[in-house]
Amino acid sequence: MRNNLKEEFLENGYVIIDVLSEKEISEFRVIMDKLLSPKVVGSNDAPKSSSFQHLGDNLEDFGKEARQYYFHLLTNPGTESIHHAFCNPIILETVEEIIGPDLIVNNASILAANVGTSYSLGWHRDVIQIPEEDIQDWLFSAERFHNSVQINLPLVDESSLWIVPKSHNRPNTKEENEAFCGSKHYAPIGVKMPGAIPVNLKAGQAVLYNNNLIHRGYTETMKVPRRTLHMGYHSNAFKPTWHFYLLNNDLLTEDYLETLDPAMRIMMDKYMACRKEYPNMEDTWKKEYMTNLIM
Ligand SMILES: O=C(O)CCC(=O)C(=O)O
Repeated sequence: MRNNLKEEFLENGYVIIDVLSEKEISEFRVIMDKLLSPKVVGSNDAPKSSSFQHLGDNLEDFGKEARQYYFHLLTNPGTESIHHAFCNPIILETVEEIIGPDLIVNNASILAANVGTSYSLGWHRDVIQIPEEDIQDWLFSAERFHNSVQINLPLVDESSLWIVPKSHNRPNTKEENEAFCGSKHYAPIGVKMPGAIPVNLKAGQAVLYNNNLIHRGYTETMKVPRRTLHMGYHSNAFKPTWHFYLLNNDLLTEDYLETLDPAMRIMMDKYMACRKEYPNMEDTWKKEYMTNLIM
């Protein structure tokens, strides 16, 4: 493991690491393409510039429209064949080094689009659950420990994630505020964000990022299909952030939990215990809740 990986992550808000071998990439491609039912023929190919990703899409709808799709997997029976991707030892070891031990997955998704798709999701920090009036600058301070790491792990080379490096632990600059046009959630599609760069990833590489970074999804026109594993982790050694509540707890029924492999089951049991201990997402952005300082 790189010596200064944690420092790099804390300073820049992201790191890129090599994760999958060629063989693993091919195996995951086969599994993912099977889940995506690639035989669906689009009946509506009118371009759609953005989708509201947090709600998630249905796998059976993939390809019906010319857009990027976002599939939540963990609470979706029938997707277990790919769940081992979310227990990858290289990813887990690296995330543990960054945020701490005893990881729980809190987002396990696929980002997918077919060739020819134009994809544009507005610039944002991942604070969409927080009402705009509660989004205060101190949430993005270097002293506040952010117990969440988000990851994109593509199975095909891609540059669809764009970021503003180092923006995770400081408030917006004046120019960024102008680009956000008064919104604390999403900037209007198409605005120019100063200092932004695309994250160029080879298939099998992962970008690990602090989701308080200013970022967006954008590809003018996909020349290759997008096939990306997307996931998020929380360290059970510390209090959860709002990201922890992304999973729909109500869908984690006993019947569903029985279908999971043992490693995933252990994480989900811990997930539910942590939700019981911290039932109110709304507490997580209050100043008095944030007792965790940087580690
Ligand atoms: O990689 C992408 O398409 C962007 C993902 C994103 O914006 C997010 O998960 O918040």
